[in-house]
Amino acid sequence: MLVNIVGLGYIGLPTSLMLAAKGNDVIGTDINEELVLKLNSGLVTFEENGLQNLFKDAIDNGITFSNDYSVDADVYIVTVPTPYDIETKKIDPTFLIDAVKTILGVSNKGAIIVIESTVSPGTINKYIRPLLLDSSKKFELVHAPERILPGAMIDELISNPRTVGADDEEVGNIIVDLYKTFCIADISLTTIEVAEMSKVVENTFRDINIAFANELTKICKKAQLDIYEVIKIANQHPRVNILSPGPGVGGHCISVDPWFLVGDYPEDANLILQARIVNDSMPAYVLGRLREVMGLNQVVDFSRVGIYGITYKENVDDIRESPTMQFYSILNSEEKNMKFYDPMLKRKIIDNQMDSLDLFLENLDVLVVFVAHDEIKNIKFNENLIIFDTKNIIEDRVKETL
Ligand code: SAJ
Repeated sequence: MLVNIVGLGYIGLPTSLMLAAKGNDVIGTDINEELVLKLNSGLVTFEENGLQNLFKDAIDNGITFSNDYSVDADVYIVTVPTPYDIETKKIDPTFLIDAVKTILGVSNKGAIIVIESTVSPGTINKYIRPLLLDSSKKFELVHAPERILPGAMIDELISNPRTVGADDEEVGNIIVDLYKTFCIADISLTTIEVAEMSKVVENTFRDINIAFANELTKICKKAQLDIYEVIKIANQHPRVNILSPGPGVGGHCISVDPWFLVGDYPEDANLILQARIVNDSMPAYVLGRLREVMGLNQVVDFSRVGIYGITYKENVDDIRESPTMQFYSILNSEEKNMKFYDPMLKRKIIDNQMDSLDLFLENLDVLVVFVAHDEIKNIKFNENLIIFDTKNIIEDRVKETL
């Protein structure tokens, strides 16, 4: 069975490599010529544990990469971006519609089209199903959203339970069997509509729970209580699992998917909206706390303040919706004199970004930890350095927290 993965980004690339490494016949397609060139020259396009080895196995098993779609694939797996419109908070299905239209145009025999991209509930019926009506060839639709966690993608591709939403059980089982070539966990077969809603609900659940931790941190600061001690004790209850407060919620998923529900169900998604507001308030809260810390220690020169971490979370190189970028967007010109550094970024993203840790740490009075990259656990900081640790990752020293 020939599989054509359309969209070789953070989800499409690992998925295509895993399918090929497990013996499937795979073509990886992306419109980005530079990206396809890089893959064909043997280079992976982003940092992820185990990706390089998986890439080698996939190449050994004959995966090919192209800017063109396959004309005779039996299964197309679509993993293109599905952003939301900032104004309306509704999904922008443009990339998805273009990909499916191209498949309908090039496929010479009909196929199963699996949409892995996360979509707002109802998107497939509203935008995709009508496209198939005009086709003379037999196409089947499946929605199979992924759950892999950036930073642990390869392991989770294998070990996470999956969802396959299909109209027809026989078609659904073909796709279940395809995923079973690498997934060892349960694969639930359901309808397309349930698969759409459950995926968005999973990420919304996490966003609300992170917001609860963030709101608690503001309350405990006013109550002069250690939020981490409060969470540790509360989580000893067998049915309580409070997540960790942080400088904000980033990434292309948790900070995006809840907006689909707010945009489509504005009268009902009240708790969901408030959670988004709380999480999006954290970068400004951090700036306020930073000014407090500087005031307490008579630090006035922002050029002697360093922000560690620009990516949206630890051990990834993805900056999409990152809390640091949200923080950077609200700084005034004086505050922009702060230094920034991220060990995972090989490219310059913001003006005052240092390209070495030593240069970053030089002449610092205050260090603000925004991202808990593994690297930071092994850094020996100058004992006079004031540390404001928004991720509570630095141990065994006096420090400021959220
Ligand atoms: N964060 C906190 N506190 C926490 C946990 C996370 O502040 O206790 C922050 C992180 O620092 C980051 C953001 O939230 O800025 C999101 O990080 P994450 O690790 O919670 O989630 P993602 O976006 O990397 O991956 C999520 C996962 N979904 C769930 O955990 C329900 C992953 O399984 C999904 O596949 C992915 O979204 C996706 O692609 O939808």
